Amino acid sequence: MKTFYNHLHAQHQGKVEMFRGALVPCFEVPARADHVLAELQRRQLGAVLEPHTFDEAALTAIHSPRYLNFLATAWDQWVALDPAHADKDILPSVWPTRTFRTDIEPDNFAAKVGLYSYDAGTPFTSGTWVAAREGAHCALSAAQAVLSGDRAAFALSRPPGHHAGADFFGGYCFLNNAALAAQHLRNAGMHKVAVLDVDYHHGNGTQAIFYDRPDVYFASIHGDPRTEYPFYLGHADETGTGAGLGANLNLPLPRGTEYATWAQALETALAGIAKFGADALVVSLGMDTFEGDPISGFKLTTQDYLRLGERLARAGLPTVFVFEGGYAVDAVGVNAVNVLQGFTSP
Ligand code: SP5
Ligand code: ZN
Repeated sequence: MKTFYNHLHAQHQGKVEMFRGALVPCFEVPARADHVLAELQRRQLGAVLEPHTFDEAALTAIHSPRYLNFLATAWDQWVALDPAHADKDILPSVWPTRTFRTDIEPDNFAAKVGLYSYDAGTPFTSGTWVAAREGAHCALSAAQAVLSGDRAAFALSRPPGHHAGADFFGGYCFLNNAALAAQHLRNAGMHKVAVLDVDYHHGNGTQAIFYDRPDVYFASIHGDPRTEYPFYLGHADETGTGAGLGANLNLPLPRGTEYATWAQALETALAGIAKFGADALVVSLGMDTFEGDPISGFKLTTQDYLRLGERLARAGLPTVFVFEGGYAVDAVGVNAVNVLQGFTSP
């Protein structure tokens, strides 16, 4: 299996995120991707390649031009406010909630940041835009490899993507890599594409992007939003809207869930995808379901990820894997590569 590796990922290196009234060190760190890369090379699971470049249209297929322009210029705007900002990350602090207007982009920089974000846990740094754009190109390249006949491909990238919407960042995510890959498959003639999100957190961005569409099915297994981030989306009664009704499947599970129960939800998700009749599959591969994850609550073990990979292979679809969360840094490489190994050589 080819891996498209974001060699610019370390340029996105947030310092702190807001947690319970304090700024704490970021969980989403460059070492995460480094460990996956090292494990891939150790097991010689396939070529590690740099992504191709894609033009703006590949991004505007999912994200609004206004948002992309903000991402591309945010750092320069920030430093222009005060040269001392060069040493500090941008962290949102004000948002337009219900009753506020979002149609006018404010001139004030903090207000712009709030317009295009939804939490205070997602720092925007000097290298965030170049890293996120290169990561999106990894996802698009992996989709391209599958279109060219590869059975599967892996986008090894950070920052992650599944919390990012058409015009907002949050949850450590800026560009929705899985959505970009799914749309790329659609544009190239795959009639029906499924996104299976196995990250611990609900993929609110991906769901929102495809919620009214009948051509992209979204299935997600995640911590119950009543207690787990991102809290405001991911309930079982969200089944799609309009032409997309029936093309969204949420399978929330309680904290403490082990693989036996999690795997039953996986069967439900794969049954939904099979019934939908997908021509290709995009997997949002978050590894924060691991029992040792510091911010999550499921209890999957390192061995379980081999089983997960085997089961995904049995779905029999051309498959694009996109790296998402997973914060048990020392284990994330072995766990992620176990999925890929289970998929390729069960
Ligand atoms: C891609 C992805 O997995 N994003 C997750 C974003 C989660 N952000 C909120 C993190 C809350 C941190 N809670 C710390 C608990 C420490 N015991
Ligand atoms: Zn996650």
